[in-house]
Amino acid sequence: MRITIVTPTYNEAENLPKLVSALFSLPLDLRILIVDDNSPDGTGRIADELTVTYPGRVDVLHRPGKLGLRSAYLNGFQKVLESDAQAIVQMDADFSHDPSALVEMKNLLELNDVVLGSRYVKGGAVDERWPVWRKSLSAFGNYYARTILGLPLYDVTTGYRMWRRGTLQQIPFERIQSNGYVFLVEMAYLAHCLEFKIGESPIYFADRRWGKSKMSFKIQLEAAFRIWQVWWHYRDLRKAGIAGRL
Ligand SMILES: Nc1nc2c(ncn2[C@@H]2O[C@H](COP(=O)(O)OP(=O)(O)O)[C@@H](O)[C@H]2O)c(=O)[nH]1
Ligand SMILES: [Mg+2]
Repeated sequence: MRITIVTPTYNEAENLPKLVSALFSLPLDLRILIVDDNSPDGTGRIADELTVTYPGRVDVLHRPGKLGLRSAYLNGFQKVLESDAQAIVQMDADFSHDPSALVEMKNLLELNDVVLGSRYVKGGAVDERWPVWRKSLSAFGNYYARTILGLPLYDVTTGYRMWRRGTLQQIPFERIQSNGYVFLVEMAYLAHCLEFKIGESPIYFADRRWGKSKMSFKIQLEAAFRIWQVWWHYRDLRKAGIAGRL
């Protein structure tokens, strides 16, 4: 199965070369698309160098500035869908997402339309160094979103996902409104409303190796409100209750 990883980068100069080499050491048929937002630390230049080191296997999408995760993924998906990729992966570039988990995710994708790398299924976990407040916030955020939206999933905010090409092609991107974590919830919700089969593969979510996380209480609070916006935005899909009526 030809798999393309889409990884958005903003100041990941330390992580990116290590990530790319870790990915290419896996027993998988992989390509990588880096979506860089003109990172001040020069990640974009490093990404260009990687295209020379791994000709034909690494591609870069340069954007003029920090435009956010949603549009980074949407631009990336558009580009990948022009290629012959059979599966598309969403993955952070900071080593929070362990590359080796891809092998199991790929196996599970044989039985599903999309596979989520899940911290909250049996065998999954978050970094044990996380303070209690961050663990609780993440667990509660998930519980909150899946309860309001009625999502039969354990980890709805995970950013580590593998999509079948055909699944991603049917997601109506033009309807997606939210950014950040809620963008991830919104995509999962769309997949659920469209009645795709969603699998969850256990992952260990490590804290980023280099650089700083921007997770904060304020971000979570805003996200909590935006979940309701998602709920309202797709009321037509809930009413229709069946796939394909977009
Ligand atoms: N291209 C792009 N990448 C971003 C942007 N914001 C975050 N990222 C990348 O998205 C991934 C997840 O972001 P991160 O800062 O690790 O989020 P956190 O772990 O939740 O604090 C990382 O690979 C970041 O480099 C952005 O605005 N544009
Ligand atoms: Mg991170």
